[in-house]
Amino acid sequence: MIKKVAAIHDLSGVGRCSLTVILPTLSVMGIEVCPVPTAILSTHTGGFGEVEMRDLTDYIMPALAHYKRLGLNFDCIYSGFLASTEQVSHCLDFFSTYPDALKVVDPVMADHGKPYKTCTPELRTRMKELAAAADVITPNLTEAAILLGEDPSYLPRSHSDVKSMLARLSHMGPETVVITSVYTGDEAYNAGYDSKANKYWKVPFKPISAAYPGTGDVFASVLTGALLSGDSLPIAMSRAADFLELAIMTTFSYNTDVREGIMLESCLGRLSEHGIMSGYELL
Ligand code: PXL
Repeated sequence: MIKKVAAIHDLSGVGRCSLTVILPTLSVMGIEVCPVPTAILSTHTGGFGEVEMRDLTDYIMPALAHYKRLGLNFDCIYSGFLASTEQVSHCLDFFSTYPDALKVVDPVMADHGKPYKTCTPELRTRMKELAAAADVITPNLTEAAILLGEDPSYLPRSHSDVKSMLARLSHMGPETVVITSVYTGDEAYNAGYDSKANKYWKVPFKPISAAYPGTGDVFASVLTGALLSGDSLPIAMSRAADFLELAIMTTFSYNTDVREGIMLESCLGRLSEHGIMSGYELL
């Protein structure tokens, strides 16, 4: 059976992030995506100047009510960029309506040590609440620090610092935690913790000197698709890392405007293959 995901994310028209990458990524992995848009934006907020935005906060609950009337079921609820703090409550309502669904929270708030403009103090507090209710969370390093109440520019110095972050995040509630884009010393990797198995995982990646928007969304989508397909955490993390490495290397070679994101269209075919290339190790 095809798995069904309710994807509670924004729809940004230009810049290849959120729903514009989540939909094709999960579809090519054989998973149906039912978008629940949190907002519509002309572009993402990363460098295109003044953005035209419509907040869809008042859309989400009536949409959920319709799904309930239809008796629809979802195998996964996957949330990301939220346009208002009320949308945290709406995500929690999706979670409680579908208690058997895999609850994935990508706590989109910040990157590279800096909160996005939309990341208010209230959103930080409420995002912690949402993360606590999730099964899987996928913060980048900056978001992980914010969720832990640390300075967003906090940089772990050692593997044990990273393991401590993973364990503390998991103690907040989620069974599985993946922190993306971790740098300690000269190593770059994604770090994962499966609290049920009490195992920490490290999946290294080759850093590149361009930061493309939307890569966190693609990582979390491949990870979600792989977990829904029954992959173990290290294999799901490796599939996500391999795919991103291919997409980033492809894009970098064409010297495109970084604001346009990764050249997903050239690479999507690779995702329908199951082999893993990059290694994983215990952290
Ligand atoms: O990729 C994260 C993201 C999602 N949605 C919007 C964004 C960003 C990052 O900048 O601006 C609207």
